[in-house]
Amino acid sequence: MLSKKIESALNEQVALEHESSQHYLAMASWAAINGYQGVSNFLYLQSDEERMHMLKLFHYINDRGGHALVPSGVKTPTSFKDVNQVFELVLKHEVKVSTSINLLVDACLKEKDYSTHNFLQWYVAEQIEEENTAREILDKLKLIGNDKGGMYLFDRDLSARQPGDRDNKGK
Ligand code: OFO
Repeated sequence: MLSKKIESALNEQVALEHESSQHYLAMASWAAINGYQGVSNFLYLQSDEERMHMLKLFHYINDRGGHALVPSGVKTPTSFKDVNQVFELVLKHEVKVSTSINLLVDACLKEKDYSTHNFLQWYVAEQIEEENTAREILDKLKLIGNDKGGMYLFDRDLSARQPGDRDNKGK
């Protein structure tokens, strides 16, 4: 049985994963209408993944006797300066999510909720990967600079990502 404190912290994390999903959906849409089909593909899939992260928490809360709450609407930006800005925002957001997961893990230890602590280890590992992916993409964009050919290849690489594909993130 979840304590009220952990239940509400998990519901806050549900809302944050939902926010991630909606933000990446907005970015995917912007990329699609600006000719970056690969970036768009990557972000649509990332948005789906975030929804999966949200649902995993959602089911856990209910399975442990809590009440998972549907997050309310998220206000998302509709336009971005360029692809660089998109991925800078992705990294910033992932760092925020990692901080939130770490605080949640800490709260579980204080509450002696070792089951939730164990459940959250998947998210701890996931956040390392998500931050790393965003940093690698930003490094590539730095190398590409204003080279249009490089940007074309970069976009083409990101179009290779498939649903559930954990190893193909434009590497
Ligand atoms: Fe859910 O990993 Fe990103 O936010």
